[in-house]
Amino acid sequence: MDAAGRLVEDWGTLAVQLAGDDLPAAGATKVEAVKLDDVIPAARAVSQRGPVTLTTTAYRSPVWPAGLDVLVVRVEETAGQPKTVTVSIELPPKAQRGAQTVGLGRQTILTLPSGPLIGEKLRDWGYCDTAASLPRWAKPVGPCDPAFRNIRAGMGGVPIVYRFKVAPKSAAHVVLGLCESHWDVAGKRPLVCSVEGAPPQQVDPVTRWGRHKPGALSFAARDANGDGWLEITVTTPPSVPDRNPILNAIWLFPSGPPPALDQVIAGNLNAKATRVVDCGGDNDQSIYPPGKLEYQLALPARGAQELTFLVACGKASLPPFDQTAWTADTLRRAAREVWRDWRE
Ligand SMILES: [Ca+2]
Ligand SMILES: [Ca+2]
Repeated sequence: MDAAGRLVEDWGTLAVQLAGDDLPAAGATKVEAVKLDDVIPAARAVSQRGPVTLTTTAYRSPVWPAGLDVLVVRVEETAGQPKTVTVSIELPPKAQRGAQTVGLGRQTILTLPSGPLIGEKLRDWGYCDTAASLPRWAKPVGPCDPAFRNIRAGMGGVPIVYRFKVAPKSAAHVVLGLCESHWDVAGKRPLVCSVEGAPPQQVDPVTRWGRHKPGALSFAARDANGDGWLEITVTTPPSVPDRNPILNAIWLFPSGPPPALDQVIAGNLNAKATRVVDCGGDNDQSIYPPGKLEYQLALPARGAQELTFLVACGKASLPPFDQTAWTADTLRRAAREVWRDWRE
């Protein structure tokens, strides 16, 4: 932690900011070394903003392989009047937000507390999951759209999820492009592809098309729940050897006669598509806009709220969000045990 109370990591810096009606401008921040539970070395920054105290505490938890930092942001009302404040954290310029994580390149640098984010204007399409982008992963043979080369992969068995803004209740044709370049025998990684408004389709790309062979599935899609978003999900069936779903490309076409799949695979119908997504490629994007995280917190009189973020150390990624058993409590217990053992 630097003298301004910012958390400094190898990949960048996190600054926690507080805003709210009538809060005086930020004064001096007091940064000190503290011991949590009398034993865990931690850094703490405190700044008083009129009736509200912002306390940022960071400590290292010794989880495999590189450890991670736990950042606890606590906001407390001290004057006896309920108050609503906004806590914001500026993200590195190239950071990509997922549903519960923030990635930078291929490193997952943050996992987020669940809670209401505000001021958030979603983009009109993008992924909204905790999957990973793997550029140049696939090696498609034969003439095909270059979008087949880059993929999204649900490492850790998490689903791949995309959303597209559409006219509520409207219909469209969705084509999913797939190419398996890891397994060369059948049955290792079948996929369950679900597009809103259409029956799900299960496919084993190696059985259907062969290894390294680009293939496509067509769906007569519709915004069935009328929320103005078309949702696409790719998972694997339970108890298959490889639980990590993959997705190479997405095409959206206007409703009408379904497009010829061989022509879609070849990239010949891109001009007729309303959207072409090279999943995992340069034009892919998160549905969450870049910039900063904002949390709106309602503080009761003399009450407090806390947000806990897990922060990557060094070059190691945080574990896949849905797989990690770590919580704020277990991380703190792990740190306490290590430091107690060390002291003894
Ligand atoms: Ca919908
Ligand atoms: Ca792709």
